[in-house]
Amino acid sequence: LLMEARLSQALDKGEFELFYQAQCDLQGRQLTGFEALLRWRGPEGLIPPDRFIPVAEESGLMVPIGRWVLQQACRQAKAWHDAGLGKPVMAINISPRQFQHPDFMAMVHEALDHSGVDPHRIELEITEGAMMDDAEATIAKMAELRRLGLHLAIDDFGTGYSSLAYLRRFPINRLKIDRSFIRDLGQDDEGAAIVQALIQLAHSLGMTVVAEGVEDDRQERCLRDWGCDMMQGFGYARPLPARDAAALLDVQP
Ligand code: G
Ligand code: G
Ligand code: MN
Ligand code: NA
Repeated sequence: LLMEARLSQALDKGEFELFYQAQCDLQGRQLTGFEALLRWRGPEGLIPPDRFIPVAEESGLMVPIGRWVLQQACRQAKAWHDAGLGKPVMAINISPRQFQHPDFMAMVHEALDHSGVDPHRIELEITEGAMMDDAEATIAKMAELRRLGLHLAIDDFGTGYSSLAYLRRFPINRLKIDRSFIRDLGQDDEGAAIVQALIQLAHSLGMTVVAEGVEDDRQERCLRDWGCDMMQGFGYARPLPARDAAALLDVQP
């Protein structure tokens, strides 16, 4: 309850910031985009999202916080584009309650209009859990987002209850393989078989695949051999403050 009270004031106090974690294509290791990751700088320092996001989601505060994230990430992407730092895609996490909120589409329009960013450079990451409630409403909302030019990714794939067969009905461009599967690579043959199957199935459904949590060369080599499209993880870049993320863009050939 104490955290909830402090969270409810954190927006007004300007205590949130975004970090940016680079993604790259596996073949050429070229930076293709970033995922925006929320950080809360409270009185005692940086509070990790795993600790406050569940509280924010439960209390409904993730809706206004998520609105701020959308605006801030779109503004940052536009600033990098305008600065001539390439046109990296900005991936933005959307919480289940945010996605299902009646004002969600209005918030997306607001973030796009106010920032002036090209919608084709914005990707929304949605978890399986957010899609399952009302499939028809979800499909309609996703179709509208796609008409605006936005890309859609399914986040943490494999941790929820959906099957790829079911997902076929959703207009999703990209699948992000949860990092628990990448961590288990090399534990046994089954871990490898699951990841290979996920890559193939996603491709057969016309989605590109991002592996999350790639930490070492061996994981990276396996994923490249299996035709995974992109990766994200400490092995390429950690989540960084905007200034350091921009420096990564600056050294791109
Ligand atoms: O940022 P890591 O660095 O610790 O993120 C932890 C978890 O918090 C991840 O599951 C991530 O998807 C989630 N997360 C990070 N930033 C945001 C955000 O802006 N909105 C939502 N809904 N989730 C986020
Ligand atoms: O759930 P989501 O994928 O949105 O959140 C990304 C989370 O994964 C963040 O908490 C981020 O800090 C974390 N992360 C990113 N790369 C790595 C990695 O290589 N290893 C581990 N253990 N965590 C990572
Ligand atoms: Mn994510
Ligand atoms: Na994830």
